[in-house]
Amino acid sequence: MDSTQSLEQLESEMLAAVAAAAGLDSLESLRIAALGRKGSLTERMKALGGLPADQRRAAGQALNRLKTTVEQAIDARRSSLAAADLEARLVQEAIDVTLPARPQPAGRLHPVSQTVDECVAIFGEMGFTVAEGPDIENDFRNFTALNIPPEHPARQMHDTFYLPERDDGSRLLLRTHTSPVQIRTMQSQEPPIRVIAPGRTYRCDSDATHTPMFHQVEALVVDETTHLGHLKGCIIDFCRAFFELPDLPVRFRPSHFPFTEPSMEVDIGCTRSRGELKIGGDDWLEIMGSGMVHPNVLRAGGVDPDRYQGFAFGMGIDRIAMLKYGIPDLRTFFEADLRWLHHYGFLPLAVPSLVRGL
Ligand code: 2NL
Repeated sequence: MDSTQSLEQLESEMLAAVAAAAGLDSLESLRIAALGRKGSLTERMKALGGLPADQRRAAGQALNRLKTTVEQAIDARRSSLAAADLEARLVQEAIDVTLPARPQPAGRLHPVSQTVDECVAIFGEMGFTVAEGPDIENDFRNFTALNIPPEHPARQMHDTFYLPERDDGSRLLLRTHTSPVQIRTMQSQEPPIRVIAPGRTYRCDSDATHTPMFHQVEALVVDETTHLGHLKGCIIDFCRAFFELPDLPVRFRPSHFPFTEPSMEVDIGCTRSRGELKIGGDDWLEIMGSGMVHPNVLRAGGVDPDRYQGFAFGMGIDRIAMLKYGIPDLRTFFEADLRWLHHYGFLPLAVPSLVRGL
């Protein structure tokens, strides 16, 4: 811009340049070029001193007006560029807060864990709490307290995993059922008792349908008037809820266990065709053992059998998981094969509940 240019021309050029500035950086360059220490308007201000005194005042006022006009135009342009900048960043950096916080978890719940959770949901709704105990037990809680005589075959070395003999000659063992947990419960709390005991159990047995470690869930109810009708209602309701078949046939067959009297095995309706097994139908499949708690067992648990009676039952979790989820081979449960787990496993956030459906 030369110094002879008219102020009107200068103004329109400067305002046009300001309006055309594409970003905050180029606007700042424009500002320095016009209003900086060596800017064109600043230079004209400095030149005022060389004007004749009678022109100086009017020229100064005109220059000041122009300076104010340019400054205001720059400020206004800066605001609108900043607003556009902010708008662009808001679009660019937008976050959809309705998206899932984390990607789908890659892990799966093992069918045994899922089945335990389902049992806890069903029995929890009936008023049971969950009891737990150690895998390593003593002979008293695993056998004697359960009215299992010393010469009973289940105590033999080839059925039970015994730990090395201790100084006093006694041997601890890996529990062969979860019943010792219920013995502990009776010893530590007063009736009424309503507990389930899910957990690992161990037997010296290994073939296509038995693994040395397997899972059981047992239930124990003790109260003053608990009777066989309660046992039947509880088991029938459980079977129908677990297999999600409201009309599933359930029958009770006389049997024998040392820890219950009377004792019954429980069968559910099934269908067998072409080597395949389906739950529901008019054939029968055994799924658990049950009975009224033997008075000797109540006594061993510190419960007075003249005042209280109870019922108990137990079933294999691995087995009912195979039946419900159509898993053909028991041994695959314990192979830790990730592809198997991805196929038969459950999403960890899909927690079973009776209200939302198992
Ligand atoms: C079966 C048999 C059963 C029990 C387990 C039990 C526990 C206590 C007292 C009395 Cl503390 N009974 N448990 C009762 C009957 C049967 O299970 O075949 N399970 C797979």
